[in-house]
This record gives sequence, structure tokens and C-alpha cells, in this order.
Amino acid sequence: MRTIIPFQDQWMFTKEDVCTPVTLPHTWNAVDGADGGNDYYRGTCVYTKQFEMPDVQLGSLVYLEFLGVNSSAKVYVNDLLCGSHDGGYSTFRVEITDVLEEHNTVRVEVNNEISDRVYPQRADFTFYGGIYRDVNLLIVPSCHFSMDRDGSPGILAISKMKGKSAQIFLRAVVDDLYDKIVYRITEDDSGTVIAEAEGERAVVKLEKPHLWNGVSDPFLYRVTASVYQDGAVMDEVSLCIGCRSFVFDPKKGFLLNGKSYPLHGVSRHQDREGFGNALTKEMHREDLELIREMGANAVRLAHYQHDPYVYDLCDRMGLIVWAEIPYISEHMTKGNLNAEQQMCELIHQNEHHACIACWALSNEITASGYSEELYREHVYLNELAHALDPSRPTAIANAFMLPADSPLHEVADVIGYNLYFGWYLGTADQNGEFLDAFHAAHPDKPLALTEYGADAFLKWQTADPKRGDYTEQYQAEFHRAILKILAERPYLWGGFVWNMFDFAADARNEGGMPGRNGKGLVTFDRKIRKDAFYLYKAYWSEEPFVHICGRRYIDRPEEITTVTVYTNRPSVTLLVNGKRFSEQIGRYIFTFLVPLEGEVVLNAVSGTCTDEIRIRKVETANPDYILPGQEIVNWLDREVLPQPEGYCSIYDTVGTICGSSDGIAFMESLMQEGNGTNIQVPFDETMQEMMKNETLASIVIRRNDINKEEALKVLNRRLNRIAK
Ligand code: GCB
Repeated sequence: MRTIIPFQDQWMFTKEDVCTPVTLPHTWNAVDGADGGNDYYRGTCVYTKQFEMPDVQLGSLVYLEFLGVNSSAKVYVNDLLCGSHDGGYSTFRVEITDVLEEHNTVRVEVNNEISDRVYPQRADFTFYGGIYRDVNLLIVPSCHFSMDRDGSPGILAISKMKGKSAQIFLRAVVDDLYDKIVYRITEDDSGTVIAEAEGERAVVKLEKPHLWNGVSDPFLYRVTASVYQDGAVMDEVSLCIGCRSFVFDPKKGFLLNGKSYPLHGVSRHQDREGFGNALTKEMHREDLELIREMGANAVRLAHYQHDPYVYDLCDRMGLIVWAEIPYISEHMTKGNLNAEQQMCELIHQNEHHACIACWALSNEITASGYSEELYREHVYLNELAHALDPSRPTAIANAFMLPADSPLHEVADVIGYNLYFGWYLGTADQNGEFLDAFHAAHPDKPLALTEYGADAFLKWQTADPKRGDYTEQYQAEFHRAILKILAERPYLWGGFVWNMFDFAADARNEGGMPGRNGKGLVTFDRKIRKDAFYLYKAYWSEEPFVHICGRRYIDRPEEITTVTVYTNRPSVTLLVNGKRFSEQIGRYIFTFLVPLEGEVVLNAVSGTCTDEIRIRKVETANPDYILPGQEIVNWLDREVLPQPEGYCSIYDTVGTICGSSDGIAFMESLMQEGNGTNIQVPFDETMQEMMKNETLASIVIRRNDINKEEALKVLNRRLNRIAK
């Protein structure tokens, strides 16, 4: 039988000749990858560990198994190169049997430097370097389930529903000669044996199986495969499966086991404040528990393969998963092999999971431009994913500027658009209009809103939320609008909030938080649920609760303040300083207009649920609540920059400016100058169309990497020379 020895302790880590003892998981970018400046260390670091010869029977093989090393690794034992791996998110194994001695040293050279062939390279998140997931030493007998099939468990188990019965397709790859392979299917909880089968390939039929039914009943079976030689079991592998059917219907949306099951989804990036991507199991679990607490039933595990434990938890919690590889933001001519390898690993390592609904080929891949080569690679990846797993559809998440007539829409089976109307540009309602227009053009393509979101940092508070102000209030207002849009469009197979958690994107500098993408509904340290979290909880969760919004908006200058309460209960009573103020009957969102005087304690009561916040009346608005730089909006109102007759100015819309070829050239050069992230977006016709109602001033105001007042003046001078 195999032996698994955890290999997390007593590593030495060397970065630029400085050596420190570390315990895995570990990253060298936990701090510099999350503090802004796009200057985190990207290079090669070395991990070493000494170990004694393990107890190895004659003929057994020894492997080192890595669950995630970002981005590339070379593994040496006793100074001999035993293997290497490109791609930071998947499991890989390296055989070390023949190089072992009495005393051994393993050395792993890890690098996260810029590459032209390993994905991802351009994306809105930090590529933390390190051995940031677990490492195991595995000792397997000579007759064992294969360790060399793209990091997979060596067995395949996929279930497919046929009417009310399920067919379980089983396959094993065994290295060495063997007598027989036996599969035992048990109920995972009770251990009751349901069926047995034999052979390298087998199909087991379960009549009326207990279905895996999403969050309400995520029932799992366990498949245990044993390989026999000379009458004895040599190796055993077990994994969980579930019996369920998924349908992505272009008109009815998502169906689970034949019934409509709208996907209430969130996206998750894995990193966390202070830890980067080096997480414990408890942290992974906490993330998924927060997702469940909010009532979501689906999760987009973005933008790469997540820790194996996360897919296990999603199986157990009944969360439906969109799985993807980090083929993102730009196509790299030399990157095809790597994208294909990452797809093979994603599928081979995870195909048994009941939770996974689709394999996504890419994310916003046309953000840096479209090419024939990019298209061909999608066709290839699509074929590959189907060949590896004919049971699941492929998917793609498009950038909003990808036009509805792009040939790329023909490739993947299901489509998602990432839309940011109401945040980067335009108004939230435009998301609905965009989706309707695409749906009308492609009525047979299952469509989802795979990303939408607005940044909020808790310091910024207001009674008058506006797009781009980074306040907790605007974020909640934005999500309220999107919830309506989603509810009104049953043809969508799902919506995925971007993002469940704030995350690090070292190239960012906005909202007064360098290095942070603040679109999370929960803070980067997972400690605070923003108001918008409770909005979703009201809509999606059945666990009774009541939440008063605005607990961080304490100092309020308004005479009468709006108090918003979210609950999934049918009524709310508000108490002001202990006295019953008003009772309302309604759904999800309740608003009370409360006259303010002095210190005020607010209590909301809904059945047995209660919540309390404290606010106070102040004479003038608290300046600490307003993001520095926002005052530029007032400055713009005051100082009117020149607007010569017949010529453009920053007060004109992109549509007006693009009325002449000079204007278009001006916009093209402006977009080239950057947008505060490390992704350059080309200013093509679609982009022009999307931005046509934005004034130049409103675009500049959103930039945080520049002196806005100065930039507005300079741009205005340039625009004043362009005739309308
Ligand atoms: C996107 C990307 C995601 C970014 C997000 C944003 O469309 O897919 O990686 O983080 O936008 O916040 O801008």
C-alpha cells in the first residue's frame, strides 16, 4: 500500500542569498505583492530540505508531490535534476527513487519571473511566488495507480445520468502488471456498499441513485479502487463522486437534475491579507463557509485551478463550480503548450468532482486584442477539453468589448460576459441592455453574467453615493441594481459577483488602497462583511437575520438620515434610542427616514433577529469619509476650463470627441497611456461605442495614478485644438 508523508516542515528558503527557515505553505510575496507599485519580487528563489532515506520496500517508487508551486519549478534531489513544472496552480509529481541516498537534500528552484510562455502574465492579480501549497512524499509499491498522468489520482470516475439511473464510468491506469482492479462504490457518509465492479474500465449502473442536489442535499458516493497482484491489494485510491445532471439552457437558464436552479454565484480569488496565496485548510474552509453563509449556490474559482481541498469542499457543500485555467487577458504566441498542459491538468485532476459544471477556456482573452492565432488556440483547447471530458460543456468569460459578431462566440458551449457598466463606465442598467442585445443576437447560446462589481473600501462613507466614489454605500446600491437585472432575465444561466473577497493586484492604485482590488463583499482579511454582503444574504439565504447598513457611517451631517435595513424576514421594527420608531412590512430592503439629533442608537428587530448600530449628528461632513482626490469633482464644478466654440473640451463625451479622426487619434493615445492596471485595452470601435456617453472629465476623475487637476488641464488644452 502507498505511504503519504507530509513534507511541510523544516525547509530553508533562500532569496537573494538570504536564508531563512520556513514551514510550507509559503510565498515570498505576501507583503510586497499586496502593497501596490507593481514592484513585487519576481525572480528565482530556492527552497531546500534535508531528509533521511524513507522506509522503501524493494521495487517501490518514491515521488515528491507538489500541490501548487508558482510559477515554475525545478526539483533537484542530491543535486540531480529530477523534474520540472510550468504553471503555478496544478498538482505535479516528480519521481526520485533512483537518486535517494541515506541522507538527502531536496532543492526546489521556484521562479515567478516574467515569461513569454507560462500563463498567466497579464492579469489583475498578483502572481505570488513560492511553494504555496502542500508537498507530500509518496511511496508506492511497484504496482500502483499511475502517478504520471498529469498529476491525476490515476483513476477516473465520472457519473452520467440516464433518465432516473446513473452510469458511473470508471477507469484506472496502473503501472506494472496486475491481477485485477476492483472498484467499490459506497455511500460516503454511511460507508454502505452500493456496488462493485472489476476491470481497467468498468461501467456501473445505479438505479435511482441518491442525487447530488446542490446546496440542499449534496449527497456523495465514494469510489475506492484497489489493484491486486498475487492475490494481495497493492495500492488503493479513493475519491468522491455525485450523481447529478446539469443543463445550460439558452432560454430557461441553469437546470440541476432537470429542475430550474438559477445560479447565485460569486467569484473567488484564493489570496488573503498577510498570507498571499499560502493558505491553510482552515482559511480555504472559512472562505467557502462565508460564501455559503451569504446564500450563494455557485462559485467561479477564478482565474486558475484552486487547491484540491477547495473542490472537495464545494462537492460537500453543494456549490456548483465554474473551473478555469489562467489563459487570461492576452494570447501569447509561445504559450499554447502551457495553456493546453494546464487544461489537461485541470481536467485530469478534477474530473470526478460532482460540483464542477464546466471547463472554461479563457478569461477576457481579447483584452489585449484579437488574432486568428488566438481563435485557433481556442478551437484547439475546446476540442481538447471535450476529448478529455465529453460529459461537461466548455465555457468562456468575455471582456465587454468583445463584439457580438466575433467568431470566438462559436467556440465554447456556454458563454459569460464580464460587464462593468455602473463601475468603470456607464450605468448599472446598461448591463441588462447589453445582455439582452447579445441574447437577441445569439438566442441559442447559453449566457451568463460571469463578472460584475464595484470597489468599496470601508473608510469611504456617504449619504450620497456616486459611481467611482469607492464608498460602501455605492457598492451596495450598485449590487441592488444588478440583482434586479438578474432576476428579470431568467434566460441567464447565472450571475457571478466579482468578487467575494477583496484581493491583491499589486499594479492597482485606486480608492486610496494601493495594490488592492476592492470589489469584494468581504474584506481582504475576511474580517468584515461589507453592507452589500448582507444585501445578497437577504436575497439568497434562508437563515434569518437582520442587518442595519451604514455602521461605519457614524458622523452624519444630514438632519434626516436614511437608515437602510436588509433582512430575509417579512417585517422590521426600528427603534431609535430604545423607542419604537416605525414598523415596516416588505421584502429584503427596508428604508427608514430618521430625524437626527445628538448620539443615536438604532436597533432593528425582525422576529428573533436583532441588530444595533450607533450614529451621531454632526454639524459638518466628516472629511475622513471622503476619498482624497474626490474633491476634484467639486473643483471641476468651480473652475470651468476653457470650452472654445466649435472645439472639444474635457466636458465633451467620447462620442463627440470621436466625431473626427483627430479626436479618435486622441482617444487612442489616451487609452495607450494606461488605466491604472497592468492591462492595456485597445480603443477599437466597440470600445468607442461603450464609452460614447462618458465625458472625458469623468474618465480622468477615475484615474488615481495621476495628478488629476493637472491632467484635466493638460488634456483640455489638447482637446481645445481638436475641432468638433
Ligand atoms: C475583469 C477581470 C478581473 C478583474 C476585474 C476588475 O474583468 O476578469 O480579473 O479583476 O475585471 O476588477 O476589473
